[in-house]
Amino acid sequence: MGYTIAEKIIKSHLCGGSMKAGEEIALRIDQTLTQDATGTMAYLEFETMGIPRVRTELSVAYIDHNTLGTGFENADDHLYIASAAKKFGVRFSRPGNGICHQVHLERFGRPGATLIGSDSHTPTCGGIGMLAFGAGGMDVAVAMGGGAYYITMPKIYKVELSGRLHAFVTPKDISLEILRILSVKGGGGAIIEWGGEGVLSLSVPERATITNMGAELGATTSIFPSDEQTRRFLAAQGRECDFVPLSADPDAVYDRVIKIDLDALEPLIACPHSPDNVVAVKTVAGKPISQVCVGSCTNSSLYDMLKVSSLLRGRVIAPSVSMSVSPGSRQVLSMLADSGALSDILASGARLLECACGPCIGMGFSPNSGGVSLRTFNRNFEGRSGTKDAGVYLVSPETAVASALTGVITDPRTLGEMPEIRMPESFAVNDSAIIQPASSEDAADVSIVRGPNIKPFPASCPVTDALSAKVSLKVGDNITTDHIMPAGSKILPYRSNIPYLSKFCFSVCDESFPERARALGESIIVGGANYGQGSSREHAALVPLYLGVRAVIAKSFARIHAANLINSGIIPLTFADPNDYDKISEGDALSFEGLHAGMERGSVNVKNTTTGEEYRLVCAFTERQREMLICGGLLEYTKSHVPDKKA
Ligand code: MIC
Ligand code: SF4
Repeated sequence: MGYTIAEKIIKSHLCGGSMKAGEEIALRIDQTLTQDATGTMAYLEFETMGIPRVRTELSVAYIDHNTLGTGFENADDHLYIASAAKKFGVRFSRPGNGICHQVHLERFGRPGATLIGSDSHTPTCGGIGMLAFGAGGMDVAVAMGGGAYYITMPKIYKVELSGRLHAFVTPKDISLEILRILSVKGGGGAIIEWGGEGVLSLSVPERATITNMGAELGATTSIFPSDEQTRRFLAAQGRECDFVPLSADPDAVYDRVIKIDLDALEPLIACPHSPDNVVAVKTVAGKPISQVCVGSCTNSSLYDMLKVSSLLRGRVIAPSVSMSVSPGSRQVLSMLADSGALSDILASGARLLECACGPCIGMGFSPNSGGVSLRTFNRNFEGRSGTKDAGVYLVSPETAVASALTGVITDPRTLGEMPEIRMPESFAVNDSAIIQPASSEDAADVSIVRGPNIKPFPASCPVTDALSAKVSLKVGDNITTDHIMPAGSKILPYRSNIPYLSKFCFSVCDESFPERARALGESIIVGGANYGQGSSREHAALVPLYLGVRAVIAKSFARIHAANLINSGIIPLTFADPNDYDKISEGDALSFEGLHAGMERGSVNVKNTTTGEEYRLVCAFTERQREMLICGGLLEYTKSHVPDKKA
């Protein structure tokens, strides 16, 4: 039996476990990336491990999320990360150099290699044939130290593309179509492998739009073959030497095959407040809009930007619309400027923003109250834009421009002919904004700069054998990490200050939660299905930990968040019978006994001492996870397992 692409990379990086779906496997990690909103924690954690230098082939620290600098906090974080990077052997991508995923794709990603990043959209590099995972900062810290990355061996789904996209129908519409088919839960426990003759016509940045939004499916990761398109992209980046071909064996076996006919696809749009709330653009056409944002790690490549500029050329956006354009990288921006395409964007009335995440994570450009914002981004969760009652829609760059011009949601096919986009033979390579680390000889002389915003992370709390605590919060299905620990311009600068962040925990759902949790001392959260979907931010575990949350009981968990809970020493438990969810209310007192033995058995009973009922909960952890929970999380566990701390 042959291998799929993902299986081939897993096989060549396997350092523990066997490749049977559902079993825990350990992978050797070639590259890591961090961004600044999660990076401070990751380097604090790396420091705690006491390893002097990273042991990966390549590690890069990007600054792209917190670039507003409204106070000293961002600047302090940047200095901390820059100094830690210099000391520990990590390359430092300066603010303004671009969004981590776009820059990593351009400059570092290579087919056949493994990458983990402290950002859920790290699978973007699957577009270049890399096996790339989003992970919590602690997992990234461990990988930087040479430790393995543990995942459950996923099922492998194949999405087979046939035909060719029509003008004004784009890879973003392919992403929205697969979200329509599978939903935000549908990729859970699976790697999505893209194949079929339809992939041949997609360039690497177009493929990266699709692997990027695999995160919204809850997939472990997504990957494309490495072929002529990959070779061409790498050659244009001056990196043809990184090319290796990669394809699935003809007799590879997939757990599920989904077919999409590109010829039949039309422009799609995800309506508020979920990326899988997808309909055809034409069905909501005519709805007035107030804002359009183009950019984010999903749609900010040179090709996307050239399409936007050529559609805007000679036209002016509607007076009722405020439009922003954020190129994904300095390379993209400088090529737009040199080619004159930037002038067409500016002449249309659009505003140019920095090469950074910006509005995608609510760092500026929040919509007006009750406003309608069309974004080429990947997430439209409630409140994420910074305006709680705004309606955010996710669209392709083409639909974004068509709507910006008319002031109402518009099917881009009404724009007439799609102008021909000529991509240059080679990209303008200039890595001067990527600072090299100190040599290992000089590293000892580098001091780490620690400003007052950088607070220690919360003390770990081992899972005890008996636990009695009240339910401090009960929430529904698909709770996102943006609900648990919101971001945005007012909060994001405090990512290295857990006590301050704790004031905003769950503020989107229930502003009284932090006070209630604190008053209870220890407590338990009850959630629905797909609890913790979205971001990789470990703050969504560390902040509840700080507020005394000791367990989360849910119908199911999103992969990265479940790992972050375990890494932080909070026990994630799943209802054996999902109907029991309805029987627990906020304020109920729950009592566990024999948790340790239950964790070995794989299930434990919890008594609801308020109602007198008892429910069975699943806690099917591996031995490693059990040990981690019992010693209070990954850092404590790693400290006791790293044999050699010398570089
Ligand atoms: C996001 O898109 O939600 C973020 C902000 O990039 C997060 C990381 C974070 O919260 O810092 C992610 O996707 O992991
Ligand atoms: Fe940045 Fe948005 Fe991409 Fe997250 S999804 S990395 S906030 S651009």
